[in-house]
Amino acid sequence: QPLPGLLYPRESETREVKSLDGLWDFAVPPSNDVLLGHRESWHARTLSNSTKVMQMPVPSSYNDITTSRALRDHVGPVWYEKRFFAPQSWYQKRVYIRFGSVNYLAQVWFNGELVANHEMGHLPFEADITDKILYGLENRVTVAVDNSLLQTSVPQGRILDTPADNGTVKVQSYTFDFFNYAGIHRPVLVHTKPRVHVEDISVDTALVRDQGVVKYRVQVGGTAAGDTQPRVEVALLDHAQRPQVRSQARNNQPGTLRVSEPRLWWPRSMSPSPGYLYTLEVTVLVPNTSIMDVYRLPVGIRQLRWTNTSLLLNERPVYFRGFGRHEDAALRGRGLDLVTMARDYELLKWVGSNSYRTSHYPYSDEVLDMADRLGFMIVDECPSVDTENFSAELLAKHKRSLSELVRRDKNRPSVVMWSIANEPRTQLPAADLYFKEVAEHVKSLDPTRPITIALARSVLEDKAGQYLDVVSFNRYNAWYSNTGRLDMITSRVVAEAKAWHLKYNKPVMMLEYGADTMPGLHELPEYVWSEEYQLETMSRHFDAFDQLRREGFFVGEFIWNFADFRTAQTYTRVGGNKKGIFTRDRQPKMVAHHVRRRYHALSAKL
Ligand code: GCB
Repeated sequence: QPLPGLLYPRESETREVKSLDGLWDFAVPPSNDVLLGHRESWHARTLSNSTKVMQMPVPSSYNDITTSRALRDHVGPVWYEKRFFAPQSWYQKRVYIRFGSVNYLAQVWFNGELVANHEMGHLPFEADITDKILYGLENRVTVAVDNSLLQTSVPQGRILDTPADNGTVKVQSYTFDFFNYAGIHRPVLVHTKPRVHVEDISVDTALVRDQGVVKYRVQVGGTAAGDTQPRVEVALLDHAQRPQVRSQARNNQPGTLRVSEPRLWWPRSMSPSPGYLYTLEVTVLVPNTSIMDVYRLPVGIRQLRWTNTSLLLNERPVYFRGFGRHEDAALRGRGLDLVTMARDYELLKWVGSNSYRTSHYPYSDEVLDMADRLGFMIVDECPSVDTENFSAELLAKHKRSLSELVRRDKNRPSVVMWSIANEPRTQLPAADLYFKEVAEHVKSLDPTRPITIALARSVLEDKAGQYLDVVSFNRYNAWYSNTGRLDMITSRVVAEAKAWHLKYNKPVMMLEYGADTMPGLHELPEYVWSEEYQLETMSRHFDAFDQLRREGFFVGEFIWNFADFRTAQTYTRVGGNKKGIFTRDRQPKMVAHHVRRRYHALSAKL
């Protein structure tokens, strides 16, 4: 059952968008009675009348803003509230409230009525508030955000009652290696659509000789049975908004636009002008030809296909040189921060990379818009990390996370692969059927992109690789295994990549390798945690990759990690994970210059 459309809210002559970002009222129930807000129905009255309310910026994580340990480590719901005026002019439009991401569970009340109940961080959801909104008056949005992760959530976690000096305290535990930031992480938008409107658009592009082919399907929403069918027109505009081709479309029927001598969407490193975008302009007209709705979708024309040794973009083999990353910054946590986003792209360009993986969850719409425009290739990962206890309930949610991800990102040229999990326990017998189902599910939603998993169990024991198009592995030679043994890296990486290819006969890439590094710590000969050790770790991997590239099945190298990031507190982490080639405040460690020389040299060769 495909999910209904969820197009990103874009302004047009028929649509308005109003941001609710800014300071929201924020209240936290006491840690020994976390359900107090629900019991007292805090959504039924104005939060700000209470003295316990503070101001919390949206978007952001709430964890690192205050000086309170209790709030940083809070487990359970917290409450947000915002009031705003809805213009009278919205009357007779359909009005929606859209959250880019709330981590992890969100209950949304609008003027006191429950309008949304969404489980899953990092993915957008919206609620139709047309019948709840007070036009020309003040409206109130209340959100309860619960960060609890259980064995049936994606990702999984456990909540434990633990003894403390003043009684019992709930503690969230999890095995994944990044801080479980929580809050309203991405923009909150109130937006309008006309009564009859573009509900969804799906686009798939290809090349046939010198023609660019844009296959599309437009779904119109808001028509009642018995209405005369609205007319739909589609036009493809070039970068300068000049129409190239037009066509009539039919509601929910496939259609095709053909462009001769198209400007293709190329990734960085494969073209001097990467990221070329057309605009698909979709117009809905009622019978007497008055315009009801206009929606403009950026479209890149590119062809993607794969074999058992390579991935081909516009018929040229792709070699990924990129990173695993995190949406993570000091104080902001996982909240969308445009300054950090812009800086990250500057560094990704500077270092010469052409790709990254959205480890370990979908990144924000705004971040991916930039990837489309700048020509970065994205391995788009769903929020499943370290999966264990493969239950039916977990499987359903895992699939749901992928349905929501594909719905959101299906039209993006930058997304060239789906990563359906990170480091699941694929040695367990139950992993076989589980990942067969997950893989088939994604294929049914989108047969146009290859799928992968960041595998970390042994080649011999793995049970999931058979269902993938590209086999990816994470391995920490000379770090977690054989610590200090830089001299073992090259041969081990080469041998493992070959073993994966031999077992599954698929293209292979390395999705994680690296070493924690304290910036400023120097030591010769190389010693763990020093900048020299990180540099030598990378060098030895580069030697392995150069050997592997001659084998003809190796398609990419991703360093773990782009930048240092926050994790849960443990004695193996100093202020968090320090495997970044950039620090958390986005300055280079010594190795970044070395990586830069390689990544640029690789581009020059192609
Ligand atoms: C991994 C995980 C990643 C960790 C990394 C590490 O295998 O996929 O989330 O951060 O190792 O540094 O331990």
